[in-house]
Amino acid sequence: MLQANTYRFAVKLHIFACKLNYSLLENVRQEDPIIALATPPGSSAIAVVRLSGMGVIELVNQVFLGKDLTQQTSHTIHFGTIHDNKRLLDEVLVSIFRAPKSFTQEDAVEISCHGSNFVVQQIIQLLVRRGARLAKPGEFTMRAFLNGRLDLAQAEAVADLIAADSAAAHRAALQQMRGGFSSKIRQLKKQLIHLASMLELALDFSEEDLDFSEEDVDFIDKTALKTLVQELLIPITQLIQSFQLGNVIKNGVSTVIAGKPNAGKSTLLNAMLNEEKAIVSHIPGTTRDFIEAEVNIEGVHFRCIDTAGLRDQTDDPVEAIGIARTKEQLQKAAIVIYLFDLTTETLFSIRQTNLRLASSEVPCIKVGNKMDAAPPDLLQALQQEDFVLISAAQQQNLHLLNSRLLACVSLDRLSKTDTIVVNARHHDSLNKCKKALEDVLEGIESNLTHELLAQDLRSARYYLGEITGEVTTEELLGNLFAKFCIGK
Ligand SMILES: Nc1nc2c(ncn2[C@@H]2O[C@H](COP(=O)(O)OP(=O)(O)OP(=O)(O)O)[C@@H](O)[C@H]2O)c(=O)[nH]1
Ligand SMILES: [Mg+2]
Repeated sequence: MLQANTYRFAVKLHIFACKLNYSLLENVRQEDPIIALATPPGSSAIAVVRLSGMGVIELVNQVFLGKDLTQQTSHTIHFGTIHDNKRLLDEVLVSIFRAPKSFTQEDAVEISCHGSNFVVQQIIQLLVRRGARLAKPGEFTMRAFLNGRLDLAQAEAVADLIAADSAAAHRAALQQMRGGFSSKIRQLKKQLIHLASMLELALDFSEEDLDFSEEDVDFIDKTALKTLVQELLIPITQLIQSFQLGNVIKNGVSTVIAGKPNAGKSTLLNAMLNEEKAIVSHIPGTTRDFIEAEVNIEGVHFRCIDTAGLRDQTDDPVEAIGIARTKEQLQKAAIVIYLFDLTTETLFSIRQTNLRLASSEVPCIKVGNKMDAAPPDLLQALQQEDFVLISAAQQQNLHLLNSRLLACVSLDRLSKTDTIVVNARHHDSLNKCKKALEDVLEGIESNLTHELLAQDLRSARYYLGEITGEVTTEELLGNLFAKFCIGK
């Protein structure tokens, strides 16, 4: 009884703390004024200097000539000049955003000036002398998060969106920023709360009706509870699995081009890139170190790595190091393109190598190169098998290789509505949540007390809360936003 009361008190305390935390988030905070260049440094037609925080409209108004900015409504743009005392600095457009209708939910101003480093620095220094502070990396987005404009997952997506340079990465980041992923997490949390309330109910029962057999209560709950936990584990596992694809979208697919010396690996890399990046020569052992280049195929990034040709024996110590590096790269590869030189190999030698490749766990695309100069009977024999036949030098059949590469990352799994985990932190929290739910299942099996089961459920909720930022530590926030650029 005492244990149950203590537990209930702890739950109430927890709920109170959550509400307090929430109400703190609800009240938009107006922090000290910060300033940063929001566009890339260097010369450009236009640069945007961004300010946010308490009194920024008044601050800019002190140096702006044209209109009284303090009298203007939110979401308006004003033409005028910026002056340092009597010295004209630039002709500018000033955009006004009033709290809470801005990205940070604070008063915010954007100054569009001419994109000269000198002008930008003059304007920033002037406003710093008047009281603004230089923003830290990610500080604008951090304020948006602290004021409840975005949750943590959405804030992280802002950074991903800025970094996105492929269609798939862009789509995943945009979906996350607009809250698709967060709403999925909230939905899962709701289910967890339902589960917790079932447990609470069971606790009430066993306390109020002392004649009521503890076993009966357990029995009623057990089956229903188990089903609910199992149902919840399905979407969580799906999300965890989607990370493999998410990682590919975000970081590119590590694709190693391997094969014997002179097979045409460097020629293939150059053909895929449409650029003479790697040295090509008829001398076997030309490539010594690996060469990495990004190839974009239908919006998916492949990090293609041209390697030193593999041979069993070499007297050249530098080549030997190159071969060791090739083997290292092969260990880390997500896909291997193995190239055969059809002008020197026989069907027998190809099949022998093929046997060795078959034991590899990494998907391997077998490619016969130099089809333009290959014996016709060899081509015919390989056509019957699982080979892609190309000519790297003449850029023949490269589209077939591209389709195979795309099939390896099964991009068809990436539908527009799918939620994909792209962030390693989210992946980690989901894994911890899954483990906690598996502990609940185990606990039900081994007749663990409701209190202990409730504790595992609370852990599961905690880990989901980590993703959206309902539970955070200062250290986590500091690390996370430090990765942003200044001005974001
Ligand atoms: N006929 C023909 N020759 C090719 C083709 N692809 C490459 N070659 C030639 O094969 C030779 C070797 O090409 P590389 O691309 O340097 O071969 P590699 O596999 O990178 O060789 P290493 O770096 O030494 O391991 C060069 O003379 C290329 O011109 C092709 O499709 N057809
Ligand atoms: Mg080479």
